[in-house]
Amino acid sequence: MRIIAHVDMDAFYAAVEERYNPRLRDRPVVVGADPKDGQGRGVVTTANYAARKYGIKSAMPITRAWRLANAAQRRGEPETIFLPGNHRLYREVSERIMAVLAPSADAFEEASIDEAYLDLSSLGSFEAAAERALTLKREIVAREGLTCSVGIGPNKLVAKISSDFKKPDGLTVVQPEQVQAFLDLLRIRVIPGIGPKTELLLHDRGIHTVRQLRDLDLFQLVDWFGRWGEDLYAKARGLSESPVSNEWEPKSIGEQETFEHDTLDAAFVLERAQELARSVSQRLGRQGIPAFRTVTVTVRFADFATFTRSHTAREPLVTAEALYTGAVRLLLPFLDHRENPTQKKIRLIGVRAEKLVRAPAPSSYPRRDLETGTSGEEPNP
Ligand code: TTP
Ligand code: MG
Repeated sequence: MRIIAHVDMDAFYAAVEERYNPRLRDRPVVVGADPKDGQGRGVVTTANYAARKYGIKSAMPITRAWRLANAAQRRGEPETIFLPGNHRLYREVSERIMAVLAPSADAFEEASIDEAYLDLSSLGSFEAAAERALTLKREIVAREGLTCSVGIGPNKLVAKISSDFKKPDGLTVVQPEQVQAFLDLLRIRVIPGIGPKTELLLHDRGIHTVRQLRDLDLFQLVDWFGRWGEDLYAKARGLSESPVSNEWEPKSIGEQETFEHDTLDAAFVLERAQELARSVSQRLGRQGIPAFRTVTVTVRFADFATFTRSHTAREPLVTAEALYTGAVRLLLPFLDHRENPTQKKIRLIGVRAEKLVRAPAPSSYPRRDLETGTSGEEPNP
């Protein structure tokens, strides 16, 4: 029996913005093109749930979102904040989330910046998988202050559809015997691959629910859609064999720590940096990653203003000491006047190793000749 979970972050870009900017808490937030007082071009990338209440959605023209936001404000609702987006930050947060999820799964597939599939079959039951999902949800809240929605089902298709069933902060478990009843009630648009065109075509033929789609015979679907008709036939039945691909590798490994009290005590901050460097270095070791070339630090001040600084070495760095030394060089300016002229206190620091250098795959080592017992060149340690 396969047990697959699909994790999808809630209003991802907007939620990250809210997390890093307390000014945005509980406000409607739209990430996307500049609205330019209603003259802007381009579209909404995403909107948080407060903005969605105004009818603002992904892919909507930004001018339309602007009008909806203004209309809401005239009704006395909170003002909407429009932001251009910070992809580097979303990428970093995404990588940290993937690194929380991946070790829990038999196989792990990063499906997009904010979603992933986990094969949890070895847990043996849907109850155990649901428990694991709750643990992971709590872990992501604790580490990143972000919520996600999780769907669990007997394959990727059902897991994906069920993660979208209850949002935000949902957990939906669909056991194999419940698949058909669960899908039948849903609208056809929930099926991955059914976009506006297929939806319209099916609506024109009176097909609105998965139940109605399932009533069509295979020949009918193939007649209308060709090969895609066969896929639809299987999808309407919740059938999907595709494996969780398991090609994910961390692109960076890092740790961060929020201090009990905001501080500017240099000795304390550097001591914590040393501890973080040690812990990152241990994780690199456990993952079999012998070296890295880039050191990145994050500094968040008491007012939540957040900065990252990186340095890339010409030669690979191998030790916790090298990571620490690199981090100190990047952190010191935030402790003195160079990067901290008003001497703000620090709330959080992070230390991260990037541009990871991996050991070559064993097959690329010179081969040892087993027959004669003579050996070629030894692989580098
Ligand atoms: P989604 O998971 O589709 O949306 P979401 O996380 O914002 O909201 P939901 O709670 O419904 O899951 O996409 C994830 C992120 O990807 C989203 O925050 C912004 C980005 N994105 C694009 O850049 N272009 C797009 O067309 C869409 C749909 C999303
Ligand atoms: Mg999402």
